[in-house]
Amino acid sequence: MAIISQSRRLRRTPFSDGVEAAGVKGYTVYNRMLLPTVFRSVVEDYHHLKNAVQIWDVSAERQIELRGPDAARLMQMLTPRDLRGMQLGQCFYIPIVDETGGMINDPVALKLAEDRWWISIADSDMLLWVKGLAYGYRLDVLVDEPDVSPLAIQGPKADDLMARVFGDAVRNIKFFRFGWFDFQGSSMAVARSGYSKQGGFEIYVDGTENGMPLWNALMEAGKDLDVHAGCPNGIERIEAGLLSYGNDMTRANTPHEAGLGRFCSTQTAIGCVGRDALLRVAKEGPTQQVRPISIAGEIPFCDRAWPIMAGSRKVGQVTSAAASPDYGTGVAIGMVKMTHWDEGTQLRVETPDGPLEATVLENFWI
Ligand code: THG
Repeated sequence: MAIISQSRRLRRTPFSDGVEAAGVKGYTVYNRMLLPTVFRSVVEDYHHLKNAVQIWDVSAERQIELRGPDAARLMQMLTPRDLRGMQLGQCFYIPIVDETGGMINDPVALKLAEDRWWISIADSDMLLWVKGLAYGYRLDVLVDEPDVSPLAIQGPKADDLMARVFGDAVRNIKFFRFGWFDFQGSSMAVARSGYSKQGGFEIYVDGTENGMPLWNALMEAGKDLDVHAGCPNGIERIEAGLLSYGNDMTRANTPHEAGLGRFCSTQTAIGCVGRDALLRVAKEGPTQQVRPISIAGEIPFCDRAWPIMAGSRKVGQVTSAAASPDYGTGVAIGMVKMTHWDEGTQLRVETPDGPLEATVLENFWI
């Protein structure tokens, strides 16, 4: 593939200088910002992530800040997950839906105060949707994108590295909770979360000027832990069943089709703009749903949907796929029709390089 030209529209991040110095070899574009995809090789990065600790520039997970008396009301308009029980210092993975129940995004929400929230977004233009709702409903709330950039510390040695820079108290942060920690006089939210199943944290770095000092401090502190720059890993995230908005689900899918029904409490999510539509489809249940799929043979790049066939009938599509070193098979995420979604169903995937045998699984690998 040809290179992608750089310009001001394709935003750099507070950590881009460090990412480049670490020898980044590939990027994707996410929320109109650079998101690294490979450092040494995707397979080397994968093994290192599972054995050591990595520093990920995930600035492209932009924050949408809601601030003001109507912030909580606007938050509940966005999602079918009931937010009433959410406490300060909690993170919630929340499906965001439009008025038809179609998925608009699948962010992590942080409740900073009763009247102040961050939405840590996946790759879609959430800011415009949220500002549109706030204006249309004349809500008393400010909506903008602050200069806050997540830096993820992922891998089995993440606790040790973080404790060296932020103190031992980070070890006590519970899964999907955050606390406030000082770095060189700036207070930053530090959460136990991240787009891998290897454990770790996300630091919501406040202020571009703090980016490289923190990056350098972590790199320096982790030398003997074999710390390295990394990024969300295309193989590990499929093994873990972590969905990618725009790849594994789009506005054409409901949260139930995406397998995110467990994050919906639509009945009590009063005010959610997609509530009526979702109550209707949830009653019937989805007729297609995300499934883990193992694929035999050589796995090409998955840069388009691959039809899943039962004989001559199309019964779904593979939306992400990779060769897994640890499981010795092709690992994939697909959307499969209910007639063929049972565990053990044998199907055929039409890749650009030809057909491959596939099996529907019950659970993801990690
Ligand atoms: N962290 C932060 N922001 C993000 C992501 C992130 N924004 C974009 C993208 N990732 C949003 N998508 C996801 C997908 C999965 C998870 C988080 C964000 C995730 N899921 C766990 C799971 O499914 O097992 C845990 C969910 C739970 O139990 O609540 O972590 O990674 N800041």
